[in-house]
Amino acid sequence: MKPAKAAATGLIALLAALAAGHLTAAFVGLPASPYLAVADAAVDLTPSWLKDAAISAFGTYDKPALLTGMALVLAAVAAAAGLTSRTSPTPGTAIIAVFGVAGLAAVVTRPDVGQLSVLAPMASLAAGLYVFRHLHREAGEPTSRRDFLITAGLAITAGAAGQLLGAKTDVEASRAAIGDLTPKTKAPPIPPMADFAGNGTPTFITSANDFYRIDTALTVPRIRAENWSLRIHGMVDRPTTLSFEDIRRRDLTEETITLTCVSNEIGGPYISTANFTGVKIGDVLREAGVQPGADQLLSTSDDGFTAGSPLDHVLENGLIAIAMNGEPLPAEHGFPARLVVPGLYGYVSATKWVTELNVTTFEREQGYWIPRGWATRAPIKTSSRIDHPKRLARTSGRTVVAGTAWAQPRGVLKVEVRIDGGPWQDAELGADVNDSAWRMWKIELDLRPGSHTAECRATDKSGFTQDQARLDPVPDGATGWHSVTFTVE
Ligand SMILES: Nc1nc2c(c(=O)[nH]1)N[C@H]1C(S)=C(S)[C@@H](COP(=O)(O)O)O[C@H]1N2
Ligand SMILES: [Mo]
Repeated sequence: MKPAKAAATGLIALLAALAAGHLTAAFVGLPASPYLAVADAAVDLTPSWLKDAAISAFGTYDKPALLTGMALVLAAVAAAAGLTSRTSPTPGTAIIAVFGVAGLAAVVTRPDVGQLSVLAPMASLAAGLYVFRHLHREAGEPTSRRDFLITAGLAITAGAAGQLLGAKTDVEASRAAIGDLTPKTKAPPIPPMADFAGNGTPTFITSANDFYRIDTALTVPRIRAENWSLRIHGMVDRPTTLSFEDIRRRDLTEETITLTCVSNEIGGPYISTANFTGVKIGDVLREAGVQPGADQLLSTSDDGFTAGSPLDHVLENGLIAIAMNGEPLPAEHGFPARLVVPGLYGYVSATKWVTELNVTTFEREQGYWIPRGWATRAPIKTSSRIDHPKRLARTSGRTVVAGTAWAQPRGVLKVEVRIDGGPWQDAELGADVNDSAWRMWKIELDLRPGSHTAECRATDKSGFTQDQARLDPVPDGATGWHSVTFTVE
């Protein structure tokens, strides 16, 4: 067989395998798609240093980058399977079988798939083997070229159909049917002058579209509200299970809360603020009857992610949230329900697609990131960021330096700015919304033309001023003063 044709048998067999798996997954749940399941397994098995490197290298594009990288590797293997089978189909068959079994293993070990999900990788394996052997046999025939093209076309159509069907698994319909979630207790309106968006800070409330997103989920869990429930168990007197209706029928509270990611570098973007509506975690836990000796709330997501929060903190503070900025949660931010706890970094508190609350101890259970090198206890560090001017920007006229500061749940008391290592000057603060939300600041300066470096530091209401020492995010959040160098013309 000619090398080009041999490589094509492998590539078309791969296409058919992926398409058959994806199309089957559209019916049994998209996470069962072997391609996505293998990528998910890769994410879970990746050492955390590499994951951190991938997040900083690819930013929020780490998922498309991973999926593209996998496609390239698979294509190379498929071509190799074809090329090693130029005389006999056996080597290629063996390679396909090995990859098929790996896909099967990746799917059945996922926490978020049902029993029928094995059908998807089995369809993949069967389609891959059948198409490979079929094309291999046909390769010598005069009609083989047409046969190859038709098979490839069928595979692409089946794959696209799977993607379309799977993507509209009706979570959007379920969201649209939720209707009004007006809270009984509304968050106070955001006062004017809470942000300096005109001077380059973010708006005080982040829109759902602009809200940062961090999670380990390659495919967003797509759970319909009516199929969702929250199980409260562990060290409680009365274990219970709440439905979405049970939660929405309670008195809903709305709070303006700033969410922060522990992996945010100094000056980084992983911080946003929204009005979250839900019920207080503490109320629900107290009704279940928390037993003495418990010190951790371990929350579990539909996709297997877990977060461990200090129990005393969540008894006082935090919501089981079902709405964000007046709308049901977007699927990427946890629909139908998630936790939001002011004062704790997201990885130890903010479980999206939450399905279980387990009252337990830190000794007995660990959240997802703890064995991966991150701290068990992770209160948010007092911090600040310069949003304007941008690094290496050119400004003219009077310079306004403006930014963001946060110290949930202590609140921000003061932000200072210094230029070129000179004396610290107090910045003007935006309106104080609440201690669980960020605070904006700005300062107007007369600077000589030339290059300048601005630095900022925040002091929280406990009197603590953020540390100058530059520390990486691992294990419990970055420290250091953000600095930006720019040129005045
Ligand atoms: N199910 C699930 N929930 C999760 C995570 C996750 O990986 N899976 N990541 C957490 C982390 S690290 C952060 S910072 C916040 C981010 O929430 P957001 O994506 O809505 O901004 O979600 C938390 N909840
Ligand atoms: Mo995070």
